[in-house]
Amino acid sequence: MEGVMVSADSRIPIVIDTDPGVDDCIAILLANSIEEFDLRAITAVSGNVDVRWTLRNALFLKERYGLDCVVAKGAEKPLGGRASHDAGAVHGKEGVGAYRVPEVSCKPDSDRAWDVIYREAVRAGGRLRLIAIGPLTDIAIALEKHPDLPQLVDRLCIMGGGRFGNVPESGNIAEFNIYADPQAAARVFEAFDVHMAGLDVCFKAEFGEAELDDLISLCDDDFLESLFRHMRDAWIENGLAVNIPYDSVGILQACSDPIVSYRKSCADVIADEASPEDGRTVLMPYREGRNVVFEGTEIDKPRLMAMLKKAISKANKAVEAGRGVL
Ligand SMILES: [Ca+2]
Repeated sequence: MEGVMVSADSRIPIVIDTDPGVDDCIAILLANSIEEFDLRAITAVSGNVDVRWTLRNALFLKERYGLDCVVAKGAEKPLGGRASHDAGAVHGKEGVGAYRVPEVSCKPDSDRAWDVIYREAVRAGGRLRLIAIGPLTDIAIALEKHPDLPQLVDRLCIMGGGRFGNVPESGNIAEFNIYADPQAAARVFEAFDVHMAGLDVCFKAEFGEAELDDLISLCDDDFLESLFRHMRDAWIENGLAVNIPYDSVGILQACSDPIVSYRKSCADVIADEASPEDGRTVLMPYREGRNVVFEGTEIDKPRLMAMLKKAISKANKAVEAGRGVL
């Protein structure tokens, strides 16, 4: 508001549930550079790789970039005894490409992810924007333990789902984060209105070689540089012409400015291991009485690019300041 001083308390409290993951790490650093966000917690779930690595990677980010937030350990496995379906082939065995993460000394919160999510939701007094950029296991467990969670969350933003898929085992009808735990996703979509950055809108944020080279050229920080290099080089190995910062699109949904635009839909998640459609999100026009799925349709890509450049600048400074201390 014009003429009103913005205090630290007016920032938007956010919690990121994540499975870092190359694009997760970029997304977390993006979130940390958005001035209107107050990053309260990062909760690490199994997904792209095992929680052993996703938690380690989240702690590494906290330590390396001085993130002012807690980090908590999430679920080790999907709900219902399902087999884990990871993406180590895409993200590297430990989730961050070929980068060798050094020993990390900071420790996770004594509470698990689902209790930290609830704790921060209560603390934020209804203002929390919860951003889930991995499989939805932790959110589903939080919901089971704390059924009033949806009333305490201002906005649930996810990266997941879509009108098409990216998991070859599903015949490319399921998106990875939903396919990795369809039961959790079904419960979350039944309980919350969801802002959904599905594959449809994420594909509108595809970066080509020149754009990734532009970002790489700005990195003084060798870790962040290695992530963008991994994104750039991935298509050479996989025969793709572009790559997509999926989870960054998920993050931008929590901003005040309408960087992502939406259509009003509703969705069913097919959670049936016996079905060939297991893990598919079936999107339909909104119907009265259903939870709303704000389905991402467009993204302001120049804005995303500018924000990533700012995130790189902040990461460069954080690492430079860290070197100064050593
Ligand atoms: Ca992710």
